[in-house]
Amino acid sequence: MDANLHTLLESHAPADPSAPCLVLPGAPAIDYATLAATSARIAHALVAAGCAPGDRVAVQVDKHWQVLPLYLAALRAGLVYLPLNTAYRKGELDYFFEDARPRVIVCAPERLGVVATLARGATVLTLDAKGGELMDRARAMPATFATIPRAPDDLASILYTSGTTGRSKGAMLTHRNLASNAVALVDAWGFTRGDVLLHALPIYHIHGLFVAVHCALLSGSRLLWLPRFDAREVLAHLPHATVMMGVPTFYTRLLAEPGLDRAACANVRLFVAGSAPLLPETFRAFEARTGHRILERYGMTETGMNASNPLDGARVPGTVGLPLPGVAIRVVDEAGVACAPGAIGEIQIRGPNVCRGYWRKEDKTAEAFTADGWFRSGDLGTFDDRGYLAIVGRGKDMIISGGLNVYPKEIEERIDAMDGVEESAVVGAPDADFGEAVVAFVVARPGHRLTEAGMIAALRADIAGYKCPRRVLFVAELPRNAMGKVQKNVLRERLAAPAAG
Ligand code: MCA
Ligand code: AMP
Repeated sequence: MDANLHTLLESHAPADPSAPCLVLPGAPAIDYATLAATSARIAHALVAAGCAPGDRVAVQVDKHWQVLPLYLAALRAGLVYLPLNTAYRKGELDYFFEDARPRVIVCAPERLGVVATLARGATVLTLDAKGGELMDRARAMPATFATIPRAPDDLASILYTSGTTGRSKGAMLTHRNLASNAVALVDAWGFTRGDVLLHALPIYHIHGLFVAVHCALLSGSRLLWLPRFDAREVLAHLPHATVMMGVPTFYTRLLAEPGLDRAACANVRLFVAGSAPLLPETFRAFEARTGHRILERYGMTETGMNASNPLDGARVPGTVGLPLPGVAIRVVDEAGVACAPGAIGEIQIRGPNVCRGYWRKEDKTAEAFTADGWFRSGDLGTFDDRGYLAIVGRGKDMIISGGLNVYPKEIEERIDAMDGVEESAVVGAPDADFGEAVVAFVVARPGHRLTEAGMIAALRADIAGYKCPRRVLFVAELPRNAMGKVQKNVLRERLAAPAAG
């Protein structure tokens, strides 16, 4: 049987093809028939550009509605969809294109100049609000396309996730991975045809692209498609939504809006949070204002969603709930032995949602799995007596800023390469808006000419803005333990202390 995810999604489209799929503020809605015809045309255009099954299609574009049929077109044509954060700059893009060797790159017209210099023979097509070169080519194509059958373990997507060693790794997600997770979530969160999902997330991560989009398409429901998260805009559209998904920053920003109250949320049946820890005080403040208990869940790029608080039943703040059906989660000590309830260990995952490994990085793939086949999350957690999982920390050196992961090593390597820098350490400082903010401690060489502003500006020229330190603090030395390892906890404590900075 064909395991192409597109075949599954298509089989759940509403019987009435004129049913709306994408509701666009200020523009006519896109119905399911238009979505299917557009994805067929784009699939033909990609094939005509030389794409064969298994080829990668890299996409770095703003959130135009055409991105959804572009993603579906890649699935239909058996291609591997590679979404890229629009914040990525030249330094990052160069690495991704070298590693993934896409056949086609779709980018914004204003990035064409830079992307073309990095393309390594790929066809570069533009996509903007009006359509661009991609849609110009697609328009001339037939409105039907015979979906290329795929096996369950064939790749559907590669999503890059930074690594603790500083180099990004492409998580290889298969049709089985994405389909199994989508089916589990629609069921767990009770999606039906009548739902309207307010979509204000970016569409280059698991959260906005797979979790949100698949829940809507697999239930034949609607997406209220907003170009980005703006708290006032979201509040204005909430009365027309039944579900919203967001990172914790969405919720803290909504709480800062005086208009957030029970009336604004009267039509909403479910608020979902994930990608970063939702503070229990945010959970409680949101409940007090709206009557809604936010459903927190836990996922990763490599696994999709793993655990979720229940739709019906107790949603416990400070926990990510219970393993999703079909997903096995264990918490183990350093010897790999399962921990008793209440004890802290590494969270490990097994199931049809877990990726095949990292693109062309066999060594990293081998390191990521235990001998008995469990994926090592690098997160520290504990189960309570009822089987609820709480994430209590990270074994991996990672910062989560506004739901976006920053790996300190990547930033430290760039800082250390600057003239006048002896060494550096990058840590996350508590931040009311982003949860954590990136801060760099720098030991400079005698006679250096470094300044905080100059260093931040130099970094911003090459890497995404959200990864750049908000602050650079010059220090005489970095605290180290007896083994010579930098004690980042000591640096974090300095930042948390009232006199920090
Ligand atoms: C933007 N900026 C940030 C962030 N976002 N800085 C730190 N952390 C951030 N997250 C900076 C930009 O560089 C820019 O600075 C300035 O803020 C304004 O940019 P803008 O895009 O207008 O910001 P914003 O609209 O206020 O964005 C904040 C945001 C956004 C709404 C929280 O970051 C967001 O949508 N985050 C969600 C990310 C997400 O989907 N994560 C899921 C991945 P300047 O102009 O100076 O450069 S994790 C995942 O998928 C797993 C599997 C899971 O479990 O879900
Ligand atoms: P990413 O690889 O970008 O998908 O990020 C995955 C990481 O985000 C996980 O390994 C966790 O550290 C973190 N994460 C995701 N959801 C949650 C959550 N609900 N609470 C705490 N951390 C989370």
